[in-house]
Amino acid sequence: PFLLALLTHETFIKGSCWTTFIDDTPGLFDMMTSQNRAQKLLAYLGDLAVNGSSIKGQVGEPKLTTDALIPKLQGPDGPIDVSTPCPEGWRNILVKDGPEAFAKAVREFKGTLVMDTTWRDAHQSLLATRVRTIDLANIASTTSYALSGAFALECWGGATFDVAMRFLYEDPWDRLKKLRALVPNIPFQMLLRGANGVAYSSLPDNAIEYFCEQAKKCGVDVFRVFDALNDLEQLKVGVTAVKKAGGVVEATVCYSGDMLNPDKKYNLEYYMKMVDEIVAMGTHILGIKDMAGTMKPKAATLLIGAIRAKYPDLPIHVHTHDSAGTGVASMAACAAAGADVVDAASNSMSGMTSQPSITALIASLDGSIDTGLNREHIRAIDSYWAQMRLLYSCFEAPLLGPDPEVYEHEIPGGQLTNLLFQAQQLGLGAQWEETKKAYKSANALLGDIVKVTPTSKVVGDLAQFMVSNKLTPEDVMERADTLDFPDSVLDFFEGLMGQPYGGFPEPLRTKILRNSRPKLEKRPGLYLPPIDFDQLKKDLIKKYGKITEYDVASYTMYPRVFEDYKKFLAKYGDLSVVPTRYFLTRPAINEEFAVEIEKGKVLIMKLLAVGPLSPNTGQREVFFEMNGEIRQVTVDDVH
Ligand code: 3PY
Ligand code: ZN
Repeated sequence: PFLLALLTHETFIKGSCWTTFIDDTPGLFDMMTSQNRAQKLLAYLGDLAVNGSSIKGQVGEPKLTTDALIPKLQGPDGPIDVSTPCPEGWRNILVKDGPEAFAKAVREFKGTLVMDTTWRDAHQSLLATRVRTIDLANIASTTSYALSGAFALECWGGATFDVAMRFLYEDPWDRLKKLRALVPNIPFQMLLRGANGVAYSSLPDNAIEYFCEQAKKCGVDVFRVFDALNDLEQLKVGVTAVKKAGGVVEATVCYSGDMLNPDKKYNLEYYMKMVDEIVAMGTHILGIKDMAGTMKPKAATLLIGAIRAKYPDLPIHVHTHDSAGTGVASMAACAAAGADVVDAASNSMSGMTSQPSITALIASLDGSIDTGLNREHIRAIDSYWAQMRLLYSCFEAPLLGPDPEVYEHEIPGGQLTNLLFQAQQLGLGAQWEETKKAYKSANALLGDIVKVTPTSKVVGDLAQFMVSNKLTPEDVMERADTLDFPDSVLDFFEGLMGQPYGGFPEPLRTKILRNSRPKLEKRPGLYLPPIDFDQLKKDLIKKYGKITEYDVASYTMYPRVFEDYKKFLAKYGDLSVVPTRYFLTRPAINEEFAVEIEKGKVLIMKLLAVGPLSPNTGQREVFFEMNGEIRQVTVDDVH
């Protein structure tokens, strides 16, 4: 590409002095980079045209076949100009006066605020976390106006970090930076899995600190920190890291089971004790995370009421999933009992395994509790999300309606769609019923643990293992010393995810671990040596050239995923700029589309033809028009 750029440069063509040409023509390198990028983009589009999409989890093609329309917002004086972001919002207090003042102002708000989860948990729960940066960025500045009264936008962390790199070939930090620039006024919230960061098992303490420092710097304001076993030692690692980074700490209790049932392990006393310890640890906000949506309205009233009575100054933020169809009722109950913030999602991205609908929530609170939100504006941006739901329809799990069976199996929202999808992919449709039953038995075998990433994966893996090997709980107990359990189950019993409340079940633990794995009695971070970040950065620079602190943090969380992502970039370049329809499926012949390959540099593209299969090479020639010129790429046909 360099030679091509050189030979086609007009100064060179005109025959100007050749020796000083390179020094005098700095634009040459930019030109080379653009040509290089364009070539890589063609390689991806050519491959897509010949072989179809290789994005994992994609079934079929997007149902949206036109460009998405960006809604217009109406203000009191006519249409609102969103070309610059909205200047007002809760983040102004945070930036000006810091986390304590922000938390105090939230507590003093006379109604109940809402956090919109559309940009993170809603698509994690409904669309396999596949919503891309470009589609978030396209609605971002409109959202800065439409949701200017929101407590926060949940937009980062949880599974989005991993999925961005692993399946969408995007840089999660780049997403955060882009959105932050477009939404300066609404706080951004992320989900941090305590000592696991955004990974699936514990990392050295300094890795969590390093990660939180970068996340804060890049734009995260509020960190919801939880531990998947409600293990306070593990939780504290995340809380300490966020405090050091200067973020707003939302230390969180994971709600599990049904506290209204007197036989259940997790009762009001259990939760109140945990809240006491979190308050003693120090947090700006208390999070209550009902990841499966099993907190019934009555339980919500009791729990939030008890916390509010004991801690009148503590801001409380509640999260739920609507799997049972009771999410609006539960969040309304929380608001009535004194919660300061509740979670909801844009209508078209709400319901079932996602969060309850934001307008249904507002309607149900009508007249009694103010949310500070503008309903017309929320409705307007939902017209965008209705289009996105169609655009990403090829990742939709086949869930058709709410199901209170979740009160029995207790599968968290995101995992429920995932397991259903996997059962369907494996042709285990009929076994879906069995999987749900096995999930319940697996949870009982593990000692009725709190189930959320990563411990929910342990229960899910054990359940699938039982279904595929046709094992009853009795079989598992009897044959535990000879069965070949999934790795996640061994990691759990070793203690790599922390200590469960009430301890590990015995003799199952001893039988499963045999003598091949140790039994950790303390948190795993105490056994892990700290990472030498200077050295790691040097090593990565040696391998990849330019490396930022953000890259180092990505590598620390997911070394293999990061390396594969870098390989993908080397081959196809940064595809986050390709509109989703053309990222997931080939265009019609002669259909024109635009890709803004870098700021201000737009490529107008058309697929012209896909050539015949060459029997000798197994390849095809694919012809494109790019900014009026015909371009050709040779693609291996993998069929
Ligand atoms: C995550 O950890 O990704 C979750 O969403 C847990 O609820
Ligand atoms: Zn959730």
